[in-house]
Amino acid sequence: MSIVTKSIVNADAEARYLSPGELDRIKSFVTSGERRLRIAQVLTDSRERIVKQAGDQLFQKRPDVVSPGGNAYGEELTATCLRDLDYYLRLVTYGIVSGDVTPIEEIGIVGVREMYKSLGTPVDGVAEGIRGLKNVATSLLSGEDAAEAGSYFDYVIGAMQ
Ligand SMILES: CCC1=C(C)/C(=C/C2=NC(=C\c3[nH]c(/C=C4\NC(=O)[C@H](C)[C@H]4CC)c(C)c3CCC(=O)O)/C(CCC(=O)O)=C2C)NC1=O
Repeated sequence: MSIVTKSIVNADAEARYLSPGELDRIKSFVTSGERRLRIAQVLTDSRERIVKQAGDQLFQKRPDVVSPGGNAYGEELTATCLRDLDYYLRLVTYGIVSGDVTPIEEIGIVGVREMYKSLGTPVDGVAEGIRGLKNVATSLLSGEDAAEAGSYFDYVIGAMQ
């Protein structure tokens, strides 16, 4: 839910006008909109390159995951691992566009540790992969944009720990 919808639902539950604080938060959401959309556009346009390079970084740091016995060993499982990184990059773009981590949380965080555990997928390896996504993605952005995007990747990394 965006901050706009959320504020309206809360205000209407009490049959009141939006408060000054709510209007302030909506204002900052609206004024940062162009920047957030620009960031999401860059990440969307470069998604293939970001995922590929993040995968390269991950497999260099964690050769065990793609070695015999590793969770991502073999062409098919390596592709599934890269697909998961692509999923998280996509979710990060949702977060950036909505200015809120809730979509990331609801789609990709709730229950994820248990899921990976049941698959034998090392969660710290996934976190390392997200770190790679962050490195590559933020290198395509500058200053404030890189910091804004970085915070969403940090949210995912934190949730994996
Ligand atoms: C959008 C929300 C969403 C997420 C997050 C998601 C994750 C997800 N990753 C899966 C598998 C997997 N995920 C990985 C990932 C990895 N293994 C490693 O060692 C690396 C550290 C890591 C890559 C970074 C692998 C290798 C599998 C397949 C495991 C197997 O089948 O044995 C599966 C099991 C079903 C399948 O294979 O598709 C799910 C549901 N699915 C979703 O719909």
